[in-house]
Amino acid sequence: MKFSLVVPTYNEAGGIEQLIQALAAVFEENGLDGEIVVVDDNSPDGTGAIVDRLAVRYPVKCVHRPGKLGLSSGVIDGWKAARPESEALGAMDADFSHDPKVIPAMVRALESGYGLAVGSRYVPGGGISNWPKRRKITSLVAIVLAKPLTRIRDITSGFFLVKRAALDGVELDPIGFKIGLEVFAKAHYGKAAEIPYVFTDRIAGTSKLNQGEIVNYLRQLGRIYRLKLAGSLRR
Ligand SMILES: Nc1nc2c(ncn2[C@@H]2O[C@H](COP(=O)(O)OP(=O)(O)OP(=O)(O)O)[C@@H](O)[C@H]2O)c(=O)[nH]1
Ligand SMILES: [Mg+2]
Repeated sequence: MKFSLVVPTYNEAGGIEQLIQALAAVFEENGLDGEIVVVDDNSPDGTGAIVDRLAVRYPVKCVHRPGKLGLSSGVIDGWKAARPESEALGAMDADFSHDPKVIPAMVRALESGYGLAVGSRYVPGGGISNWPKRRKITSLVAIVLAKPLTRIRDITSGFFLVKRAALDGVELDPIGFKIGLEVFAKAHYGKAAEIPYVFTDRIAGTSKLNQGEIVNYLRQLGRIYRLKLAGSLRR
């Protein structure tokens, strides 16, 4: 199954080349027809130009946006720019927190009838390496708050592939960091598979997650709960 994987970037020059190489190698070794769509928000460190240069050698293209517009909206714009023949669309961070080696299992899950494949830290075999306690607690609180919205265990995962058809007619809110939650709560994907992986801390660059994103998350949750109460989430 052809797929397009969106990687939103803001100042990821330190690791983006390595990530694209790693993804291309995984695609090739596993016979996968994947397209990488980097959505760069005019990173001052030149991430976008690096990706443009790599596009001659690797299955990657870069969407350039004029400034820092946010992760979720970046993923949505990347999906709009994906080649039309891709039957599945996905998202992944640029900082090697998400293990490229899990992608073949995600693609196979979609090929075997699942509508959604989520890279998951919270199923057996998955986990988080070296997160400070505070970060772990924040993540758990975020998950508990969203629990009634979906049966997916790693609700805050930003690493997933979904069938394009599952997004037909679905309005995705571009706010904040949690595009996964929009998809898990709203898309028409039928059965979901959670594929375990171990989340590792970024290998280069710095975090873009800040207090403002916690407020955005609460606003996002509020809007989804309102839709649910109004009965307009039909999944
Ligand atoms: N295009 C775009 N990408 C963004 C924006 N904010 C974050 N990103 C990217 O989204 C991905 C996730 O951001 P991170 O800073 O790694 O957030 P995080 O994983 O929650 O935090 P860390 O654990 O510190 O890495 C990375 O690939 C970022 O470069 C944005 O405003 N625009
Ligand atoms: Mg990260």
